[in-house]
Amino acid sequence: MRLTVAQALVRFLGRQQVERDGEVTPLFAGCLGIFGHGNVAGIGQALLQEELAGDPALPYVLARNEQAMVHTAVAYARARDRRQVWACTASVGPGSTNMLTGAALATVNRIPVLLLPSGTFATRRTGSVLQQLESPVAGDVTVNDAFRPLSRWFDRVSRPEQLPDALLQAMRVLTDPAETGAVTLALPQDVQAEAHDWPDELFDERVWRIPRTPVEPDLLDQAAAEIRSAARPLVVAGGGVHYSGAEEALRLFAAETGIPVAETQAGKGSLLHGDPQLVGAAGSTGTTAANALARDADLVVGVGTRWSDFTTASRTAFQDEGVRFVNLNVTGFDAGKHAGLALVGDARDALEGLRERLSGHRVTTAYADRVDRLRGEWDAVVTRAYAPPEEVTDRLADGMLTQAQVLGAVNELSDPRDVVVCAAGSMPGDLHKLWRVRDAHGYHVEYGFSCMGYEIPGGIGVRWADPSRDVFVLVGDGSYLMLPGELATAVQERTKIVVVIVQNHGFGSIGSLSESLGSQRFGTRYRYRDDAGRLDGEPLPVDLAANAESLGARVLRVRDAAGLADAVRTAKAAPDDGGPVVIHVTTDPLVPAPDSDSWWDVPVSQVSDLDTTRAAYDDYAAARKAQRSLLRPHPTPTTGQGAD
Ligand SMILES: Cc1ncc(C[n+]2csc(CCOP(=O)(O)OP(=O)(O)O)c2C)c(N)n1
Ligand SMILES: [Mg+2]
Repeated sequence: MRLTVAQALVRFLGRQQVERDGEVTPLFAGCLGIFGHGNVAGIGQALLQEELAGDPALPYVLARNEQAMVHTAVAYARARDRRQVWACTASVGPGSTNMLTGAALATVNRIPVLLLPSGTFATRRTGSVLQQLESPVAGDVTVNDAFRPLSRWFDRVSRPEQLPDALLQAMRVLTDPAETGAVTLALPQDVQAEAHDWPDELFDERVWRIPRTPVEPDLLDQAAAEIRSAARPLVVAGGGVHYSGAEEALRLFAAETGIPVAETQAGKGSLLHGDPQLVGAAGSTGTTAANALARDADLVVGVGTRWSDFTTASRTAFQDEGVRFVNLNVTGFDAGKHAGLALVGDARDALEGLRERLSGHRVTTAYADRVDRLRGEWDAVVTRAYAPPEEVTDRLADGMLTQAQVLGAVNELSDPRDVVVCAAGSMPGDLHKLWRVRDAHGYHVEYGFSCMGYEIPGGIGVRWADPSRDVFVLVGDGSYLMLPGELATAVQERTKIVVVIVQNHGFGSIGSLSESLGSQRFGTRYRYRDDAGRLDGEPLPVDLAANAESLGARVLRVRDAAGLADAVRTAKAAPDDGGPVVIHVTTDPLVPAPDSDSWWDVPVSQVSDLDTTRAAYDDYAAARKAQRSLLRPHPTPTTGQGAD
């Protein structure tokens, strides 16, 4: 079959299917893109041809910014539990480098996305092309080489003959839970348009199976034995619980054994609010309940977590001298962390295997009572934060709310199946602590890369993944200013997302971090430069509500708590195909969410001219003393040890 490389690529992608648990669905949802001279006549022509033929297998969506379109793709894939992905096409040079941040975000979060950066001529027949990077020391370097360290599979198709192998490898990585992340096929502009005679079978339908790799039975025996002999066990649930569909298996495991479950950002929603075993967020943005149990735990069972510093409170969360880790994970890389007993395999099946082996086992009544009490205490804290007493609200400037009030109103007035989306700033931490999740897919906070600007494009992807849910995007003013442009994409596609812009005139998060580290909120406020030459003047006359309105969004301006409730109700009632609704609310950055006495390692200058920094350094040095190495090995298993 004679087709260009781009036509062959588009045809191939449209024929890939994925299978999980017997269900077969298309692997690709579509192709997001922005055209330039690198792709307009290559991939662009191939997509046009498909669209004109009717019912394209790879529908095309025009985005506004290449970084943003990768966020949309990643959010979609995550919301679909990594079972369906997007391709993203960009032009040469800046179009492609704009996707780098999206590539890193995908790989860090272990979410599949197919990136198709365009490259300058493989033949080099024109000499240096517009937007080409020229290296004085290497003839074959292009900006696309920057994708290599960010991709789980990278290839450059410099000859048509290379395409089939590159495609098979790309599909393998996209559908492998242990390997997945950004997959990059760099496509030089001339090669995209070049015709070639392809073998017909390249375009046969292919079904890629997402495996459920079994954990070795002996290792499950050993893990069960360690859990039985633990006095104070704790489960930490990560994103892998969702990707494996292990929520029900985890719920039963925890209910039967009485073991409490704490959650990472990606793992939040593994158990639902009200579950008697759920003790909430783990780590630096954790609950008092989860952190108290972590401090004393003698055995920590990590399920689908990669143990980031936020989860371990920079290795201060676990203080028991003898604490050991059992890590259930699809990747050996994560399973081996903290010298854990590495259970490499699928979370759902392994949890069921552990449950069987632990039949009849329960934590002590004293431990169960402690879990129950701690859980209740934190729940009361959340209730108070959602509805702050007058002594707090009276202190706020006119028209301002506390951030926790905003989260509370959205939580209580949204439907249980609606999804909250967030990524950077002070809200992810507050959401982690305070958001009451009522549906396993109801919480979508990107905190692997915590990338400002993910929120709006991410919200669009979440909505497309399941249009039966309303999507509430919570975005700070700083993050909003990074990538507001996809609101126009949402208008174009009539995508209903509800964007709550939380205006606090700068970086509330980094501002308070700065203050706590002795750096006096330096450079974190959006202010005029004052007479002393510092950014401490009056707030800027920036009107983000008007900005959103100018992009075509419907905007609701909130002035008080009652107005916020009205706005959320109005947004809920807005038509499903009416495009984005923006709620603009002003909050006081100086009212923090309730504390849980946890810590995060951010190094403070060891020497300084500033009293504030010297004082912060003393605190820092003292806090570091709580860091633990978490290297304790496991006893060597004896074979045939059995469940006891
Ligand atoms: C792309 C990117 N740049 C920088 C940062 C570091 N950073 C984390 S939070 C933050 C400020 C966010 O401001 P805003 O969205 O207004 O939220 P707030 O802190 O006020 O809640 C910054 C600069 C980041 N996470 N992502
Ligand atoms: Mg802000």
